Amino acid sequence: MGRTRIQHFIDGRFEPGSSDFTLINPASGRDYGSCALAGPALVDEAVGAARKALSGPWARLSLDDRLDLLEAVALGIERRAKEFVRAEILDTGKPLSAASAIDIPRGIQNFRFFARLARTHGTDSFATGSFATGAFPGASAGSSGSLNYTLREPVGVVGVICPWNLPLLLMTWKVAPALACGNTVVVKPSEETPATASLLADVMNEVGLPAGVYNVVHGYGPDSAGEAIVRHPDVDALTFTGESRTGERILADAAPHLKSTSFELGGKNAALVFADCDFERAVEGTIRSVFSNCGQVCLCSERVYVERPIFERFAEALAQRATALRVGDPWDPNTAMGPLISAQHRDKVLGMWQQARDDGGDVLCGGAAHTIAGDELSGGYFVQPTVVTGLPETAAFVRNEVFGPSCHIAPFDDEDEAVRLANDSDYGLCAAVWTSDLNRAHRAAAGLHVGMVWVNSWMLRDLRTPFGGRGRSGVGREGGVHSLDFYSELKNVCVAL
Ligand code: NAD
Ligand code: 6OD
Repeated sequence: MGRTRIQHFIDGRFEPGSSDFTLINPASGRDYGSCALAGPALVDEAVGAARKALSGPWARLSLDDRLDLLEAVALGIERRAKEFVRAEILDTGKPLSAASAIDIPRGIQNFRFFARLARTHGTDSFATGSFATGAFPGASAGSSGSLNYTLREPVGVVGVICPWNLPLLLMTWKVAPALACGNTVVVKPSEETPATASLLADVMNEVGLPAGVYNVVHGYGPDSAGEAIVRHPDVDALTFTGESRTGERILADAAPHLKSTSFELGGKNAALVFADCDFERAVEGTIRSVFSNCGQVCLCSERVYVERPIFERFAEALAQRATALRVGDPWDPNTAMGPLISAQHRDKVLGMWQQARDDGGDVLCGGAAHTIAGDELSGGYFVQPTVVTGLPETAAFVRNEVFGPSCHIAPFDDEDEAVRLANDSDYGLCAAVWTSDLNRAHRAAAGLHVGMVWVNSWMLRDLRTPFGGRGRSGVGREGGVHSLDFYSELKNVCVAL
């Protein structure tokens, strides 16, 4: 297999750009290709193409024809699923099992789901006066009333700025509803993971998406392609997934143009494990919620609170199962955990684990880099699944997002304390509650200051539901009709009758 060379995609054509940056495979630490780097001029070209496409053949397609194209995109990804899986693994190092069973299928599902939703979802209408009471046609001429109805129109050019942890899944989560609503997009994938956005461009051409509807520019954030999209006056809306601090900066940069924004940001999510839970199910679920994607999912549980009577047993079981997780070669079907995304991120995670030790934490398992002998993977950014206990709630490891395969585990004595501990965070993305008491589950869910609560499960997704967080975890909601609303301008028409 030759070296990968990824290009921009503007107005239906791949473009090399004038300079490149190097792509590193996190499982080996080696350079495996290069990616074109865009500056403001190329971003301007992409935004211009997207703007022009808003009044071209795309705008003249019937809703059915537009949505048929999205269904064709889903089929196109499905046909080339192996290529997508390979590209995602090379970029992220995630295990084959995850890329082939979660990331790529969800990319396909995002297009199918939003195509179907937009086909069937209507808009509001409200009637007043005699028109509302059904008195027509008997009502006399001149009686007053009104009929209001809502039109759904595209917002325009949408800037889509994506992270590296679930590249295709999170990008299509935004691109699919944006296109379903008739917008055009300029996507900037993470500089760490540009490959699947580029493969998707190929699929867009194959299915005949009009030129300029889907554009991809590659590069970094500040002073690079990301910032150029955010500041561009012709970008009407911005949808961003990434770190909370990046969200702050993007919001400030977007302010002069009052762009509509949707932000899915970081998390410091709690799992509450009550003594009456199904113990096995709670251990397995918590293992999944802490270590999936090497802990690099915004929804991962990083704070696990366990009711005191089962605390010791639960902590021991968690550490034991964590230690048994197979870390290593992403291509091995039995691998549970691949590497972290980059050397820089690995160093950050290892630094936070060291800080946890320095602050008096007791490391129940892991806490170090995971070394693999042999030529191929010895330079990869692997770390051990890690469980820490004994830290005060004020410790950095308990307060700040790690985004690695680790959690802090601490005991609680009653329901009120559990909910109070979970809520003691600047973030508010999600929580998991493990209990067999139905009333407690509903009470806890109501008391938690987060956007999403899972009861006796984690990341069980229904794409119709609102997705997003409170506090430092985000602004707005996407998912189902909430996505349609963000990616549309709703226009009310009021007719006096
Ligand atoms: P990041 O904020 O570093 O980067 C995300 C994207 O923003 C990248 O494409 C980057 O190039 C771009 N960017 C950075 N600075 C920018 C700027 N000033 N202007 C414009 N673009 C800019 O995040 P990351 O490290 O790629 O992803 C990990 C973070 O994302 C974690 O904090 C995680 O919790 C969060 N995340 C949240 C969700 C969610 O749904 N809430 C989902 C996935 C990841
Ligand atoms: O499942 C989704 O739709 C979604 N947005 C997941 C986000 C995961 C964060 O890393």
